[in-house]
Amino acid sequence: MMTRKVPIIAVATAPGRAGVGVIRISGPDLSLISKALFQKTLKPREAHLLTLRDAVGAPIDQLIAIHFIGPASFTGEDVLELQCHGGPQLLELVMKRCLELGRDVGLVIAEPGEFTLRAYLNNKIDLAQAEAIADLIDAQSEAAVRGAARSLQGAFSQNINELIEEITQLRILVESTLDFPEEEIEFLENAQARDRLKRTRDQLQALRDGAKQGKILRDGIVLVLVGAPNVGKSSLLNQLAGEDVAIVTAIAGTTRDRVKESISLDGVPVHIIDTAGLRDTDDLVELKGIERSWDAVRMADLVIFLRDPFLVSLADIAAEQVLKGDILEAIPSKCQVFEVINKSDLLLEKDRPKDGQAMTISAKTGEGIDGLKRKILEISGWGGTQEGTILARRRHLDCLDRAAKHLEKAQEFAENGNISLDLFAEELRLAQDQLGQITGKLLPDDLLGKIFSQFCIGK
Ligand SMILES: Nc1nc2c(ncn2[C@@H]2O[C@H](COP(=O)(O)OP(=O)(O)OP(=O)(O)O)[C@@H](O)[C@H]2O)c(=O)[nH]1
Ligand SMILES: [Mg+2]
Repeated sequence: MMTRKVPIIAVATAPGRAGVGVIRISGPDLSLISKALFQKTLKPREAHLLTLRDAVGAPIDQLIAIHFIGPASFTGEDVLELQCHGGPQLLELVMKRCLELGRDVGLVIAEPGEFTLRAYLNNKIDLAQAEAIADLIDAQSEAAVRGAARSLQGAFSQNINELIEEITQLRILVESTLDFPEEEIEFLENAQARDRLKRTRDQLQALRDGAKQGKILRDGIVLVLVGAPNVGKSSLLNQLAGEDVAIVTAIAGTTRDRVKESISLDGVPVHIIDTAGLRDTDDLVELKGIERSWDAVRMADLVIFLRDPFLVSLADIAAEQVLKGDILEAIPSKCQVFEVINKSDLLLEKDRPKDGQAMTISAKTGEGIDGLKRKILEISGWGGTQEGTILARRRHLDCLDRAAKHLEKAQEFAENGNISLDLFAEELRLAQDQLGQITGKLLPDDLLGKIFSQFCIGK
């Protein structure tokens, strides 16, 4: 896929019935195909109302065709855009006819993301922008749309490029003095290298903070509700979702399997997983459900450990403590566990936890639910939608984290008593490599295929 130059074709619009369906063809030179389809040369960038016919001359569709000549096109190659009527059968017929007529020039069906890959390989966009296209399509909230749009416009890439430029300038300075080791200290002073490095580190930190917000906005939060049977997990899910998605009964062991529901809090997608109450049981079905509950805990961003204030027996209280320990052991390293006491509507005033102690809610009446929602966002590190939030991916965060580590090490090699300009320069180079991976300037070979294969077909 990476290097093929053959023309490609795909339906660009979503499957299903619609007013219009768009088919796109991209290739180094599409003049032959366009002539074969419409028996004439199309004037570039003009809308032509034309009829596409089958092999015996019967009309298939009346459509609008626009021929973009490379490099002034989305992919940087010739692009032929066919705006047909939007029926699935019809689009399949048009595709079939195009493939027939394009056989001689090697026209094939595009792989997922191949149009955008070509745009990237032809330098129309960088990698962060290509990813922003996929994220824009997948965006689940208005804030996510705006964040992806900013990345697509190049805001994220520009920040990265500015950082790379500053590191480059520093490297040029350092490397020009590497041959004069006795001047290392003097150089660091004169070039204000430490100050410059500090500024760069601060900028990188600001970018990391913003990217973390963008990652939350893009991927959302996986919130897992756990606790003993009957504490009200399913009732809480229903209360958060605002509808009855899970079955609630007074029987312990009601929920047998994970129940998932996604909601949006302040534009952040929150993927809630309600689980089977955790307890020892001989019931095979329940056991399977409990196993799945633990699987959910292992992939959580945030766990709400829901408790019932009316545990009376010491055995129940002890079991809850053991359960809490097991949960803390099972969660991933960056996940937090948040304890919440349910059924506050049944609590007497004197029994309510004091301020600063565990949060109390009532999944039945809705008391405390707004506060819980705010808490979920706060614990997850969401700082509210900011003007400049850009959508970011795990991959971006990892590169930024690694770049920050290298800059930190560079600083260590500039400290008095530990000065080594060689190692200082090397760490700068490594930081720069990591940043370059975000925009795709320096990318391990296998990564490109991986990134683009996650795109939808026709993009
Ligand atoms: N009074 C009161 N009752 C509640 C509250 N939340 C849940 N309940 C009741 O507690 C019982 C159990 O609720 P569920 O939501 O099914 O509890 P669960 O934790 O999902 O239980 P399992 O699925 O069996 O593990 C039901 O009778 C609910 O109506 C609450 O805030 N107040
Ligand atoms: Mg339940």
